[in-house]
Amino acid sequence: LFAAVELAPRDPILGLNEQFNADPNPAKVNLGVGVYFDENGKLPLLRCVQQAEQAMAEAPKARNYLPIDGIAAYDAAVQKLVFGDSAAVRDGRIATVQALGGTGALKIGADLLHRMNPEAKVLISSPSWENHRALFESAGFVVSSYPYYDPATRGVDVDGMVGALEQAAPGTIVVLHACCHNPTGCDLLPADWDRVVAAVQSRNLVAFIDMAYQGFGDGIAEDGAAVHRFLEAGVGFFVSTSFSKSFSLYGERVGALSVVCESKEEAGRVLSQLKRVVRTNYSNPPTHGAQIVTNVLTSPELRALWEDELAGMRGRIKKMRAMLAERLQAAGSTMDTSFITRQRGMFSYSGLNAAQMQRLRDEFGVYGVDSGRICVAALNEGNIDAVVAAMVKVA
Ligand code: PLP
Ligand code: TYF
Repeated sequence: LFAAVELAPRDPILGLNEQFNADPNPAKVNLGVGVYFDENGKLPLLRCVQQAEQAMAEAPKARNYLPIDGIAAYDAAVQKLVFGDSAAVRDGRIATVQALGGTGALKIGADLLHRMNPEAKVLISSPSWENHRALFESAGFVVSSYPYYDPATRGVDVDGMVGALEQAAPGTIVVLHACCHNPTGCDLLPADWDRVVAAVQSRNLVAFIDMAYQGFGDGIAEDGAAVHRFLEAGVGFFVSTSFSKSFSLYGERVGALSVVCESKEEAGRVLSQLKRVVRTNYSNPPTHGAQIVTNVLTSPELRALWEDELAGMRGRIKKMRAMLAERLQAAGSTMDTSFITRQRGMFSYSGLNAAQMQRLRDEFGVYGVDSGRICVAALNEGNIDAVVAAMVKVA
């Protein structure tokens, strides 16, 4: 039966994890996968999550099936977080469904888009999160890329990006990172977003904003600014939300897909199609993680605690960025390290090439992605000097 089945390629990032776990080096450091670790190198269990769970355990509930689109209060809380107190929310113009993490949200959106227009082209940033291409291809699309990272400036090639959008065929789906770009850490500035929105609007493109790191860059509102620019433009667009990082709930698979429509009536039709996609994939979503997030977002005390804890994670990442830049300089690195603190979020494109990344792994037990991407959110005061010393040796 399976004689002709080929071995599928490993996920390059999750594969690194396996290699890291198998490495006997006691000084090994995992800067590969995009996971936030605290100053002790531990995956945090947020106090807001713990308190919400405790309250849930004290009032245990039977687990019926959820509605196909998930917990209603969850979908409403997501809309408020992502779109704020906007006319689109008040007018009921947004269709939101609970999803299995940000990945699940992207896939529901991709499947809906493919039903709407199977011939549409998809553009992702060059480079992008590895899974973007695979997800949209598996939904049936041909995926290409728009210029994004410019190694010369270690920033965004905004002219190249906007130029590519201006040449895209109408109906092209453009996947955009709201903030904390994965893998480069390089984000668009407000004026750049204006140009992107104008290009999307004038060419009748479909924006699909992937927001996997809201609150990890500059703040909840600041990181969501791109969404508000698209709202103001009055175009229809997609937003995938992930709470994996912002609630440290990776394994619970909590996310959502929102589709902004022209009218309440249109949102109703879109929602019915989203529910069809969900029904034919996994019927309805799981309860636990989304209930935690609902309870935290809708309780003033837990919400304040979450914002505080999120600010703590964000602040620690910024501190590690500053420390990495400073210590590289102090260790005699000749490279211009100013880009490290210009970047946002979990990741930094270090500028190291694949051979250098390989040496980091083999000689020093420092694991990053071959593209040069390192997860700054996994640095701490206990491992940073070893990482700096290794980087200086291979650079
Ligand atoms: N989108 C981007 C850009 C990501 O970096 C990630 C990382 O995990 C995801 C989506 C997926 O999020 P989730 O783990 O919630 O599926
Ligand atoms: O880019 C990362 O490291 C995170 C985690 O298939 C991740 O987004 C990586 C690969 C993958 C799923 C999640």
